[in-house]
Amino acid sequence: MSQLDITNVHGRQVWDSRGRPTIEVEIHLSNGAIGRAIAPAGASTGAGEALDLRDGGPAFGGYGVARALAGLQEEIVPALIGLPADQQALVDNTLETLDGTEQLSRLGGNALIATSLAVAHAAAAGREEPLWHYVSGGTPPLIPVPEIQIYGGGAHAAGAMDLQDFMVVPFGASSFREALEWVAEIYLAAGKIVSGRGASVGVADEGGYWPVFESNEKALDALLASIETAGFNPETQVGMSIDVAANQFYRNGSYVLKAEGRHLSPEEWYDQVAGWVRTYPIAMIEDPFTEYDHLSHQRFTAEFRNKAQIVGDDLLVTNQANVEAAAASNTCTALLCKPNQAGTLTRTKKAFDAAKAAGLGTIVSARSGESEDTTIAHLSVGWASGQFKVGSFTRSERMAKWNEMLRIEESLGAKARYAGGTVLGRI
Ligand code: 2PG
Ligand code: MG
Repeated sequence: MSQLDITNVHGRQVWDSRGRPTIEVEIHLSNGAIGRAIAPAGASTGAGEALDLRDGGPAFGGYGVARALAGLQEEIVPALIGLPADQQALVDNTLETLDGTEQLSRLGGNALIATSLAVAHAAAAGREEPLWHYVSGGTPPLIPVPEIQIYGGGAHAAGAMDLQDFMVVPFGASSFREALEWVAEIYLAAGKIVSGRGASVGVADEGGYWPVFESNEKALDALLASIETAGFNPETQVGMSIDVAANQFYRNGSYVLKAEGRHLSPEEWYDQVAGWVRTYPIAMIEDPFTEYDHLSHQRFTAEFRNKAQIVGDDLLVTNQANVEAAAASNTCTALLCKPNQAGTLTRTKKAFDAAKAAGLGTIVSARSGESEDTTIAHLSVGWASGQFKVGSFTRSERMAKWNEMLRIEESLGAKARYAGGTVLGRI
């Protein structure tokens, strides 16, 4: 038996940031090392994502994980005992084969991703290395530029605003530490602006302010005002970023803007979004059209690729084949990389590597349903993704990840390199 063989796998029900059940997996190795990870959960999902296994029925709104935990106990535990934890591809291949479905729906993407990430944690602990170093495979570490939510809308705020995430990107900072200090000032300014305009309702799923403005444009104005009021230049220091999450308000061939009471045809919607990118200092824009409308994505990318990074989330669902197809047909310029969309760490890395190979940007991302788990901070640094999206600048499930990044940056000392504007094509 080698030092890093798996001796025990334990699954338990824990609770996520929306108060819903989720799965934590703990892996024990023969040398005594332990690794742990918690599955996150999305609310605005792409059609091709790995599927969580939920109980349905009346308890916990149908979000129970008893069936997923039973499958873990009955099938995953016996399959993993004795496998070497530092052979991630072997472990993940075992998990994927055991499940046997393309979207991992039989045992559940939630059970699989928690297991897969916990195995990586255990192997890193077994080798006494930080996780970011273990997953780096020798790639020099890179501290990413954060993308931080100021206002939440869409599916995360009962559809009060149509656009889902109104974010800022402090690419002009010189370190992660400085980037967070800038965002703290912007967040403060944003709160005053929202309440000053009488638009404050509460906080959205990821902890950003939940405003109700009479139009999406008013929200964009407020976001820009927050950056400028806090004293930053939106062209050279802190850019705007929006996750349109257009799937969420596309109905039967048109884009239905609830906030503004308007139905737009795909052509009218294109002109609307294009107008925003021309008018505002938008550095990044995610899922501007429904995931099925590849032609609009293509046209938009051709028109704006030098103005803003065009990010595929629902469009790509962290899937290698989708990334390769998107790169070949130019439907976006960056991958939003979410491990639980892929279902295992190995599948996630394949999608990530495909994006890098094609010259796409890479943003490692959390989900709207999260926990204290900080795995993604390590993946972002170790894989040198250059960009990192976690949600807002409040609530501990978000702050845990920002704070973990501060610790990693500090631990690197003089070797810490902040990705900065180059990841967005800015110097
Ligand atoms: C997204 C994420 C995070 P969800 O769309 O990018 O904002 O949301 O996890 O609900 O898919
Ligand atoms: Mg998204």
